[in-house]
Amino acid sequence: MTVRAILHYPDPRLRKKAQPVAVVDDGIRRLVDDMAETMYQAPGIGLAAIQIDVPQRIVVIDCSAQHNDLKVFINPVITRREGVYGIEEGCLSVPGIFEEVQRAQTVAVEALGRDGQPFTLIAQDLLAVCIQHEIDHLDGKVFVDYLSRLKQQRIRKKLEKQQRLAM
Ligand code: GNR
Ligand code: NI
Repeated sequence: MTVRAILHYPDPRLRKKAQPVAVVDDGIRRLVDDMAETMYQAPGIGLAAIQIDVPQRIVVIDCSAQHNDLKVFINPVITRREGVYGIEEGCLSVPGIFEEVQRAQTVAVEALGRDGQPFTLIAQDLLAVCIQHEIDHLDGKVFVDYLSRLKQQRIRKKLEKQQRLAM
């Protein structure tokens, strides 16, 4: 397994629309394992493949306190949304920025697991937020897109400066 480099906002590669996975084969499972290792090492509670510059519809999430409940979502689709819920979100692609975003409180999601088998999950609160945040990534969206233009501009300037200094 390999820790992969995470793209940082406003990298245009984060804006690609990720393509569905056709077959869950050993190559996809290796990618899933790299994503999990990258997420845990960061550390983060979720990661979409697009964040490591792989524009395929794959997400890993572990919101558990003990970091021992890895969830894998391949080609995830939200089929139901209910309620409103907002927490301060962060993103491994937007380091150091935390802002509240309003999302659905409960979602039903259909996806394929690491074994290629379809499943449905009903998620609430933090897990529901995380699923929505990750599926946004697959559609080229980042949580800062929900903030005011002024906040977006400040965040972009701050991250561009950080990236210049890091060269
Ligand atoms: O690690 C993460 N924490 C987090 C906190 C609140 C809402 C969403 C998240 S997801 C984020 C990891 C990440 O960037 N996933 O794309
Ligand atoms: Ni993110």
